[in-house]
Amino acid sequence: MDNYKKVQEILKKQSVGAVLISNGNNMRYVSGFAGATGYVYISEKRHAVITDFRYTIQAEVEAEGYEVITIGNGGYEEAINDVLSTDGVDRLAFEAEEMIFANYHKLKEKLKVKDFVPLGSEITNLRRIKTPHELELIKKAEAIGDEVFTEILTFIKPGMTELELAARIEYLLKLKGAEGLSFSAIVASGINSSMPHAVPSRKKIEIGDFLTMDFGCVYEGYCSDMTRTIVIGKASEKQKEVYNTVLQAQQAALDFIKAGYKGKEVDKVARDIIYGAGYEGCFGHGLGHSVGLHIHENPRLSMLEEGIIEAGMTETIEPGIYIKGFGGVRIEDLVVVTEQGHENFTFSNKNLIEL
Ligand SMILES: [Mn+2]
Repeated sequence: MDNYKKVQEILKKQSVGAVLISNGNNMRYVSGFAGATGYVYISEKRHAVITDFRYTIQAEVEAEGYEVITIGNGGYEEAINDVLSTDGVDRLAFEAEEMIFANYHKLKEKLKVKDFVPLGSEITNLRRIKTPHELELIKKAEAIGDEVFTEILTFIKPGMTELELAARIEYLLKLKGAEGLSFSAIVASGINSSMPHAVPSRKKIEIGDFLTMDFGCVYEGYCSDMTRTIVIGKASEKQKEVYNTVLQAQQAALDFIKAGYKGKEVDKVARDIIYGAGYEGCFGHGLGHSVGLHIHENPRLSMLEEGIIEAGMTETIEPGIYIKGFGGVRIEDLVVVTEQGHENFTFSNKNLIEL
C-alpha cells in the first residue's frame, strides 16, 4: 500500500526524519498490516513494519512492498535504533495520542535520537476522507447489518432475554460474512431503552416495550453501525409521538447534510426538532460520528464539532429521545457525504414496527 507517501509529506511538514506509528488502525491504513503488535516505521528512505516473530509472516503477506523487520533479543529498542542509525534520523516522531505511557518512557530513554517529537492527529486525519474502495467495504458491512435486521424481526418473541437476542444478532452478523463486530450489540428493552448505551441484560422482552437494537460488524477491516427501535405489541400514543419525533429529526438531518457544513450545524437541525417538541434534556449525545477502520471516527456531528464535513466522509445520523422510567428511541443510519447531499448505506425500514 502506498499510503506511506502521505506520511512522508507529514514528515516534511513537521521537519522530522521518521515516525513510529503505533495505533493499530493507522498501521493498517498506512501499510495494510493488521497485526496487533508492532510499529510501522516511515522515513524518507524506508517504509517498514517492525514486529515480533508471531506476526512476521502476516506482515509479509499484508504489508505489500514493505520491509518487514522482526525484533530479536534486543527488543524493539535495538531494532528501531538500527534503522534510525542507517537512515541517519535524529528527529523521530510518534503518535502522542496513541502511544502507551510506559512505552514512551522506555523508548525515550533507549532510542538514540536527539528529539522524540509528539505528533497530534496528523496521521489519524489521513483516514477522514474515504476512498471509493473503503466506501465499498463499509457499504458491504452495513448491508450485512440490514440483512440481520430483517431476519431478527422473525426471531424476536416476548419472553426472550435481551442477552439471548444480542447473541443471535452477533451470531447472524458473523454467519452472513462479517469477520467481527464493530462493538458488542446493544439490545435494550422497556425502561432499559432510556439508557443510550445499555448493556444487554437478563431482562425479558415484554409486551409494551420499546426495543432498541444498535449493532455493527466488521468487513475486511471496515465497520458498520445501525440502530432501529421497535415496539413489542401495539404502540401507545406516547410511544408513537416519541418515535415519530426522532424519525422526523433524523429525516431533517438527512435532508440537510452535505459537504461544506460544520458538524455542529448538522447536529443543530435534528436537535432543534427534538427540543422544539418538548424533549430538551432527553437527547444528551451527539447526532453522529464518522465510521471507518474504527467505529467512532472524526469529524463528529455534535454541538461542539467545528470540523467541516467533506465529500467522502462517512457519518452516522442517530438522534434519540431517552426518558427515564419510560424508555427511549434511537434511529441510526450510516451515510457517505457528497457535494450535493448524501448516499444512505442503510436500507432497513424506519416506519414504526409493532411486533
Ligand atoms: Mn453509532
